[in-house]
Amino acid sequence: MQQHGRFITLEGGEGAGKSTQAQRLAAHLAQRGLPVLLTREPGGAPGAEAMRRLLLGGAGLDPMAEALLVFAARRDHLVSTIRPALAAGMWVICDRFTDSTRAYQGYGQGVPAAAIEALAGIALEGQGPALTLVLDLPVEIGMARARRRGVAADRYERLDAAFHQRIRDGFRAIAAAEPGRCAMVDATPGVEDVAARIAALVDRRLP
Ligand code: T5A
Repeated sequence: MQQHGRFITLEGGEGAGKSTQAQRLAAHLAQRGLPVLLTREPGGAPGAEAMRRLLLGGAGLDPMAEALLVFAARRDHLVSTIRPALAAGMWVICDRFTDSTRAYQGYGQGVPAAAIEALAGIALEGQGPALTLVLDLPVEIGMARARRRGVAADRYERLDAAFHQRIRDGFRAIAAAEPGRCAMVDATPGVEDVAARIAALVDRRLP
């Protein structure tokens, strides 16, 4: 598949600072003179945003149904938004992607890894991020930050600390298994510090 741009994803648990850092990274890359598209999951395209409302709206889907729906949304996002942007030479920064399914539906809710990888194969046809930044911080700090953000908790944020610890452990395992694609970022320092570390890391890995 022809691809001229670069695809970067940010991952991590609730309140890790992904949205904040995705915006900071977009600004940094724009300063480098690069064309940037900032997007998010679930969502990032009209159909996928409709599926996001179903996913986060507490419809009470079972974990496998959730995984199927998240990949339907991801497929729409890929085809409608990500691929065209990459083909046009843009640097795509995406707030969450397939690693969130591995962590939340897989490590968090017990969907078998083989099923998730099979769905990823069908939906993505081998396309994925060149670089994934995994923002890591203790669960209690992330949850406190998410609460301070001041919007109503979504259904995942309402789940207990043990669930969120499985998510954190899951992201760490994913990053350890794919060091060529993933980079762990300590998300406990302040916004400026984390942004500077991410900018340096991206400049080094994707000059
Ligand atoms: N999901 C998603 C799945 O289950 N499977 C999937 O495949 C996918 C793609 C998405 C939910 O969907 C689930 C996972 C999620 O539960 P969402 O509304 O998009 O939900 O929420 P999150 O992605 O979880 O986003 P959050 O807002 O919770 O976290 P962020 O984006 O990591 O954090 P951010 O940047 O919004 O910051 C949170 C607060 O902390 C402050 C910010 O100002 C903000 O108030 N903050 C900091 N404070 C101190 N120091 C720092 N370094 C800070 N960085 C940010």
